[in-house]
Amino acid sequence: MNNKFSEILEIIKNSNRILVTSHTSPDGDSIGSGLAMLLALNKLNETLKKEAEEKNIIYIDKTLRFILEDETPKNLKFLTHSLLIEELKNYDSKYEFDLMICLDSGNFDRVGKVQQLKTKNTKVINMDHHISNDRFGDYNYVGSLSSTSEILFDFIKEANIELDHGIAEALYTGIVNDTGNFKHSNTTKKVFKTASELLEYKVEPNEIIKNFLDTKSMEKLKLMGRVLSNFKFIEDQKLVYYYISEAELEELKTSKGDTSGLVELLLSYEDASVSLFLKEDKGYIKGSFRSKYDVDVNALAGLFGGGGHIKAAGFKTNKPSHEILDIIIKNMSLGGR
Ligand SMILES: [Mn+2]
Repeated sequence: MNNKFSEILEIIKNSNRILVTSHTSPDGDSIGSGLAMLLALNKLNETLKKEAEEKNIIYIDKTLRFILEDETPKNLKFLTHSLLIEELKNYDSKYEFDLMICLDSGNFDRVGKVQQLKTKNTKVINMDHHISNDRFGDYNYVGSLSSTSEILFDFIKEANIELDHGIAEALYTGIVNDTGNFKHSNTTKKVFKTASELLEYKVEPNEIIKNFLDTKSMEKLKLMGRVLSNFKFIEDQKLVYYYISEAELEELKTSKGDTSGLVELLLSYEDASVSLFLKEDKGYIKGSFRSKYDVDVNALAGLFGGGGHIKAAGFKTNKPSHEILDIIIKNMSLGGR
């Protein structure tokens, strides 16, 4: 069961040292929702301080941090307040957080090493939109909306925290990320309503798209070329895939995050029903699925302990790539589609 937004707000109000975090290999939604939460809580703090002053009550400012295991990707640094995002390796305080807010993460492992900042006194709030979410928090809100950013929009509204340019820009970027710039099946009427309200705060869609989606490094473009030239297609399962080894990633001098979006690119092949991008990563293989029609890739990713959404899901496994493919092909043949 979900907790109510009002319950989550109460916990936040009663906490003094709050850590906001999200998943490793951050994307527009994890960064967007996290930054929006940080900025909104900062405004909430100001409001509470003012209220206390008016009543002549002593108020202790909340400590608010947004910490991720990984560095902010280059194409998200355009966000006005991106400098507020901290990388775990640069964080050396000995704070004990009393509250940890995990966003856009289907399970606690997704936040990576940031888990280490949780002590036995840290309560956990889990806010997410993945159907596979295992409700790992002490307080949970899992909604089937386009993005965690869309959930955050609803939360901020209900908390009566006024939107501003920084928050709106972050949320808009999150929604763009998860809807593929308003083209995936999760693009509802409400998504457009939300986006249109965000535009009231001088968010400029063309600027965001230019910076976020249409700015790619030479290495990333060469990687796209490699994948497009060499992808494989399995006719029977209508499965298009590519496996990239660490050696190949190194040869192309790619950086972390350069592989994002490739799985969508593969799905655009006219005959494909499902796309799969496999990437070797420190002794493991990370897989990313997309589905065009009715194949449930959340279920396929579940075969490897992963998950996500019906049309977009991921997993991480120590199985070799040929074995992964065998399992997927077998299960797709068994009526996975
Ligand atoms: Mn998301």
